[in-house]
Amino acid sequence: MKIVDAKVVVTSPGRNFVTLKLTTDDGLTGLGDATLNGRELSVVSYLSDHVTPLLIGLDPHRIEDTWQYLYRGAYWRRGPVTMAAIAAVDVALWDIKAKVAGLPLYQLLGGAGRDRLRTYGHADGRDIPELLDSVRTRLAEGYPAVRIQSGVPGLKAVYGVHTTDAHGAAVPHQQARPLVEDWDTDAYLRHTPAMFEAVRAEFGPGLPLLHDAHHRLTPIQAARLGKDLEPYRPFWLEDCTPAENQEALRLVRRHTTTPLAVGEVFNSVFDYQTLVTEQLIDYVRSTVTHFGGVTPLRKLFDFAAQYQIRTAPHGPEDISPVGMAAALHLDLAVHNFGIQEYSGYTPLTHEVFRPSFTFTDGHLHPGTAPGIGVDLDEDLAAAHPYRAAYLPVNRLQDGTLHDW
Ligand code: GCO
Ligand code: MG
Repeated sequence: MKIVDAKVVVTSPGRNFVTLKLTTDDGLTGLGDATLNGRELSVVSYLSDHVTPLLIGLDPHRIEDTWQYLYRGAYWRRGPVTMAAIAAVDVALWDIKAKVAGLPLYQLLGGAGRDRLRTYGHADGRDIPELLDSVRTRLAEGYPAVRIQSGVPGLKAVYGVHTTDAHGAAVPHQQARPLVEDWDTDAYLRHTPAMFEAVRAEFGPGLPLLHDAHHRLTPIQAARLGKDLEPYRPFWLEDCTPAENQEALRLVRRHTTTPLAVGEVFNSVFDYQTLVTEQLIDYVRSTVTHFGGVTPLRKLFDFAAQYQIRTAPHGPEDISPVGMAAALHLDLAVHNFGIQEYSGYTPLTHEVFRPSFTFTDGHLHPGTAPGIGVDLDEDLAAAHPYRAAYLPVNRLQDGTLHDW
C-alpha cells in the first residue's frame, strides 16, 4: 500500500482547525489534527511545504518508521509547530491502519482498559454566585468533575472567565488582535481559597474540583496556594508555575499535598523528564495533537505509569474532534488513565467533522467505527474559511506583560 495524496484542510466552524488528510492507492483515507491555537498557519506551511511532499509513495503501515523519519530526519527537533505537524501524520497513519484492520483504533493499542472515560467540564463566573450557577449547569449536563475559575475582585478580565460587553453579549476570548486581560497575583491568591470554600460549602466534599493557575505563579506563590487549598481537597492544581522550568515544581512539591497537573504546552517526553522521574506531578496533561501523535504519547503515558502518574489529556475546544478522537482511543487503552478534559463542540463543528465518539452521563467513549471514527465534510469545511484569531495576552496593573 502507498500514500498517493496528502492534503491540508483549514476550516473555522467557530474556531480554526487544521486537518491533514492522507489517501492511499487503495482509496483509504486517514485524518490527523494539526491545530496549534493562534499559530495555525505556521503548521499549515510546515506540513504543505516540508512534509506532505515527502509522504507520497511511503507505505502507510510503517508508522514508527515514518515518525522517526519526520522527527530525526528533519535534524531540527521538538517545538510546537514541528510536533503538531508530525502528530497529524502519525494520527492519519493510525487511522488508516485501524481501518485496514476493520477495528476501532483502541483495539490496536491493546483493547479497552475500561468501559468509559471520566471527564471534567469547565465552570466559571465573574463572581462566586455566577460560578455556583455555572457548576450547577455542568452537573446538570452530567459532568462528574468540574474545573472552577472565577473573576478576582478588582480585576476586569481573568483567564478562564467569560466576559460580556455593555449590552450583555458574550465577548469571544479569541480576536483578530489579542484581547488584553489583567492580573494581580496577590489578589488572586487571596481570592482563590475563598472560591473553593464557597463551592465546597454549596456542593459538598465529594465533587472533584479542579483549578488552572495558567502558569502565573512563582514557585513560592504556588506552594502557598497549594497549602491554602488543602482543606478543600482539590482534585488538582494545574500549571501553577511557567511550564519551562521543571525544577520549580520541586519547591512546590516540598510544601503541599495538593495534586499537581502539568504539560498541556509540552511537546516532548524530555519536557517531563525531571517531573516524572522525581515524581513532582500527579497528572500529565499532554494530548495527541501537540505531542507528535499517538506513537510518542503512548510512550509518555507508559513512562508516567511506572511512577504512578496518571494521564489527563488537554481537551478544550481548540483540540479538533480529530485530535480528541485520537486521544479517546488512547485514554480507553492505557492502564493509568486519569481523566479527560472535555468542553464539547458547537453543532456546526460536529457537522464539519462528524465524530463517532459519544458523551453520555459525563463520560466519553471513542465509538466502535473502524479507525479513529471521524469523517470530514470537506465542502462544509471549505464554506468556513480561516479567520485570524489570537488568544488574549495578560498584563499586570502597571502594564508589565505577564504569563497568559
Ligand atoms: C486548559 C487550557 C486551555 C488553554 C487553551 C489555549 O486547561 O484547557 O489551559 O484553556 O488556555 O487551550 O489554547
Ligand atoms: Mg490548562
